[in-house]
Amino acid sequence: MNRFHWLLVPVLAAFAALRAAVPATPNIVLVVADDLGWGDASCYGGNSLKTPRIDRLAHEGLRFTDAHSTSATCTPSRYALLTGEYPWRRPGTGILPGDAPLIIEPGRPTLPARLKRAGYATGVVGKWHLGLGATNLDWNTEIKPGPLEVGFDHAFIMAATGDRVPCVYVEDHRVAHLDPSDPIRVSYLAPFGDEPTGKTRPDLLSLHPSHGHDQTIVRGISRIGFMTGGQSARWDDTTMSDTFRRKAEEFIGRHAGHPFFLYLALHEPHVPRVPHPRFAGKSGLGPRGDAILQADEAVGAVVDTIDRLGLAADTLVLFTSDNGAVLDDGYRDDAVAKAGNHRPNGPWRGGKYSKFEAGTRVPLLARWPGHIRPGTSAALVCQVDFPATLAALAGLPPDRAASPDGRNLLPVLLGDSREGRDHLVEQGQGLALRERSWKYIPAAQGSARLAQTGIETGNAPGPQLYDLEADPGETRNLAAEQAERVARLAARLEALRRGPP
Ligand code: NG6
Ligand code: CA
Repeated sequence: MNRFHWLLVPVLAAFAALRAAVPATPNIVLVVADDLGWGDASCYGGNSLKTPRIDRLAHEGLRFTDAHSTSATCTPSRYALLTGEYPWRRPGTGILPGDAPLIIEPGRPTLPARLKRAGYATGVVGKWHLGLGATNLDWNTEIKPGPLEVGFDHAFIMAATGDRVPCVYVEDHRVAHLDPSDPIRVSYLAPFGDEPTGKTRPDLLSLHPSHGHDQTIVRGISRIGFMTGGQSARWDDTTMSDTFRRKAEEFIGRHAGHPFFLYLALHEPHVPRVPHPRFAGKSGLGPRGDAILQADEAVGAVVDTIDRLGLAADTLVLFTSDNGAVLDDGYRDDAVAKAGNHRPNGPWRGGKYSKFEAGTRVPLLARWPGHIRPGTSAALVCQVDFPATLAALAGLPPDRAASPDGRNLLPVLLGDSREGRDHLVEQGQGLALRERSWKYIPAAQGSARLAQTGIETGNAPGPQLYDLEADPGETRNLAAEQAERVARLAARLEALRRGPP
């Protein structure tokens, strides 16, 4: 050993001592952006948009380059992240309307439910989109079952998406700020009386739809679905980010004294992109870029709160997204015209909704000072692994029911191992299979491109096989040359469809 190696010994010993002092139940803050692509954060290589606060997590933590959501849209992705189960095993886990019933059965050993039993205070703030209530929910009474029935102690949420009614916040079991004399009614079938819609009164709109999104008008923006009443409870899109951030900070402050799990589901940069005026025009990429700057500030504020309370070394912060990026997702907000050289999905083909890589390949950053060595990891990991991995972090024993399809990848998350999954099922419109750097997409009916968003779906009349190591952009289909590999991967995907291995 040379002189310099000897000098390293005390440093390594100090690090090992630090690692040994792992709190038995570290706090976990899981931040999930909505439709943020792999290339949207500047720590993933883009330079048209600067996200310094998200980048700081990358500098102080581990940046994963092959991390995935299970699915290329929100509802299925978030279902998997909380249940450890591939969503396509369950009918009814597609993109939900805002009046859909809860799709996770109460009593299930979800990620928050298990952490709660392990002594954690559990909270969700932001986008829910997993349904609320049973059938025919009355929004003016107790709203349940919902997050509180599947493991959260506290919830401050929007029911579905920013572009779907009801445009109100739900706090625990109630619509926040609801005036009982102005009850809310919600329908996805028919408008209420002659209330204006985007279709009948486009003159009332401050943001116009490009496709869909022409039903009830809330604050100058027409949405998907119809609602009436609840005027005092209607959200203001421009303050949504600040509202969620404040609720997240309050939750952290309230529980600073004992272990907590916070699932902070940001709305940005999902449509409608209506950031606070302080961000307007700041990115040069239009409202989508401005919304990403807003998300960056919110992430920074939440991390600052953790640090200010002296919780940095006791808190694992995870940052990720629920699916890949889309530019035009239904409003005329200049996202396409102003994108310039920005590549929201980095080098990956497709985007949100797609079976090509960009559908599910998302940013994932893990910061835990003193416990996670800063760096980069190319391990294949998935959000479906979060329940088993985070339960292990909290010292819980393995439980197959709590994670039928997920793995405990704690050593990978902590950077002690680079051995991630050897395979992963990716869901766009239909399924695809990753096996190490190979990507197999079965032959599928359906259009090759989504007309309205312009995104390539991955559908093709014949099978597709790509070697992502040599060809990250999925440009050379090797299926004809490697028929044997295609047959083997097809059989493996079929076996996985039938049940977990
Ligand atoms: C689509 C919407 C899109 C977005 C998406 C859900 C139309 C035409 N498009 O149906 O705007 O809301 O659903 O996005 O309505 S997700 O990120 O919540 O999955
Ligand atoms: Ca999404």
